[in-house]
Amino acid sequence: GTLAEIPTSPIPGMKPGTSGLRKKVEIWQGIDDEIKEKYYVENFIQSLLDTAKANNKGEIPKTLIVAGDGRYFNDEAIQIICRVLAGNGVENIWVPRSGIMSTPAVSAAIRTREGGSADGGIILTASHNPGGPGEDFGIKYNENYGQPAGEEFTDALYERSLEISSFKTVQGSPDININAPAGTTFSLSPTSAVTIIDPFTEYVKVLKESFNFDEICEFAKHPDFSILFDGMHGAGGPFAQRILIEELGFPKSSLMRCDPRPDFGGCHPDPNLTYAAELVKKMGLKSDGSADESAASTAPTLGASNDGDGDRNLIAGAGCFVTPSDSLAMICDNWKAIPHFEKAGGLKGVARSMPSSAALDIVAESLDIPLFITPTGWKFFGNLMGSKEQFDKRDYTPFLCGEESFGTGTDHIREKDGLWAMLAWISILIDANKDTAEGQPLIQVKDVVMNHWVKYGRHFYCRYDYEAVETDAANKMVDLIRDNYINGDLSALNEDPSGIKLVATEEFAYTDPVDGSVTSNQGLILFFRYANGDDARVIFRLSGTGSAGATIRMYLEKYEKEKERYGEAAPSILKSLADRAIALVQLQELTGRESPSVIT
Ligand code: VG1
Ligand code: CO
Repeated sequence: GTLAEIPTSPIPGMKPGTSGLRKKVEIWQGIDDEIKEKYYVENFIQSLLDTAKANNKGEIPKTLIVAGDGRYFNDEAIQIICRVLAGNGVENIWVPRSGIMSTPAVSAAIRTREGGSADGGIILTASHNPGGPGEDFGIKYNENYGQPAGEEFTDALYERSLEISSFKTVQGSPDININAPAGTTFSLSPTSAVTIIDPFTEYVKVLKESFNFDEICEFAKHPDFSILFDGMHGAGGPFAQRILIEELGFPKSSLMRCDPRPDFGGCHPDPNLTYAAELVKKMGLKSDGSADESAASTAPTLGASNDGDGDRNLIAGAGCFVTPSDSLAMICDNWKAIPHFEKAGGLKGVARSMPSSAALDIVAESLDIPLFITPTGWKFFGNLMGSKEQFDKRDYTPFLCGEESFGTGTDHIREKDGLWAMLAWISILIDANKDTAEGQPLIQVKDVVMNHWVKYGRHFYCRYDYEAVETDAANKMVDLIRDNYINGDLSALNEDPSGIKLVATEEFAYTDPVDGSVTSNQGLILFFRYANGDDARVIFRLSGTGSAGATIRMYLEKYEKEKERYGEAAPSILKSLADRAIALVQLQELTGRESPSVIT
């Protein structure tokens, strides 16, 4: 093809949120009425490249990966992006065969691909948001250690997008064949070529280094042990096929919905109790996470589900839903079961996002491991994991981190990793059963969970999501919380018949211990005390991953030390706390919403 520079004009609203830029696919396609602008993808990618170049002493990145989660518009976007990269002189462009790669696999490939690592990766995903016409598409950028670009980068990208006047591309070159065998090269210009790569190689390699595949292969043969993995028709499916079936020898019946589809089969690819309903049922669970005893007796030993781009995980045992915050704490407590941690003699750092429960904190304290509490989003963990290699500071690896939103990960890559979490739980079960005699019943997920609560207490936890709330109404509610409670006088509050008293508040801000950057307005925290002296916490936050309107998230948490109550369902334990908080912030009056869209 020939190099070309095409005039364009800035398009407002290209500000990436918690994880990349997400918009309705029609906007990316340039066919949305309001946009009436043909170059949405081109503008965004040119702004991204200009930012990367400015960060790299004026040099354009030499090698970039372009891959997506397979959602509607994936393949067209890959073609457009490859041309813009070539137009800008990116020498090597790596595209996975089929165009599909999970987010953790991209992170692994950026870091360690044979023949040299990449300078970054452009990932085409709106993660857990639905795909297809009328639904979402998104793009995010990961930098040279495989970590999501930080806020400084995304802010600069946004500024650039408001000034852009032209983009570079190549014209007259035929589309690349993304289904060509790995190793095939397409020349787009005299200085740029696309190479088709195998999507699995590096990811399989890092997982093999993290876990004991031989041991898992053996355990997979145990007659009483079975797994079920729900790929939700996202990018994780082919990776589950490769790792669980081909590498580890589990039977094919261990997979469901593992063929990627552009519309995720019409489902909402978010692995939680609501959207992973089929898996939840097969695991012997009701939609509130409590056990359905009759179904639980025939359920698989371990179940897991991914989101659209394969970085989230839902973990369940037969009749036992493990909340993501609990899962994180339990993996931490069982670090010896995971070779990646064991080989290094233990964890050197752990972290959770602020709205995640404090279950991890108690374990970290008892194991004497440094704990970090970060704002929502994986980019903040990236700095902590990379502190030694990137910033010449203290090394916190091996590192374990996670979020209440079904994200768990370590420093084997720089993203959360759905399959990693499943292999971690398989490893925990293997370890828990190392002394189980042949013919004896296996120790189950629910036993591991109960033992943990008995040891540390239980953090009852729930999240209410109010989706598609009118933006003005959501902002009014946030203002009210700030005015009345964060800055207001709590002693003036009326007594409430519930006896649940608001005793303190805080608006969360974070100073990054590695680079010193400050991130403010990361969640409104309300601390409560019950009449019996029990403490609880409710947090309000607006989502940064939606594509229209606002999503209000309300995070509820209550610590319980009474063993008799450990078996109860979280939503019912937390109901009165939720009601109290909803009334205080006038959620119903301001948004008109009587109930949340989803409770997880
Ligand atoms: C949500 C989650 C957050 C997660 C982010 C990206 O963000 O709450 O914990 O890191 O999604 O995950 P928000 O701003 O909507 O609350 V993914 O798997 O969607 O890239
Ligand atoms: Co995701």
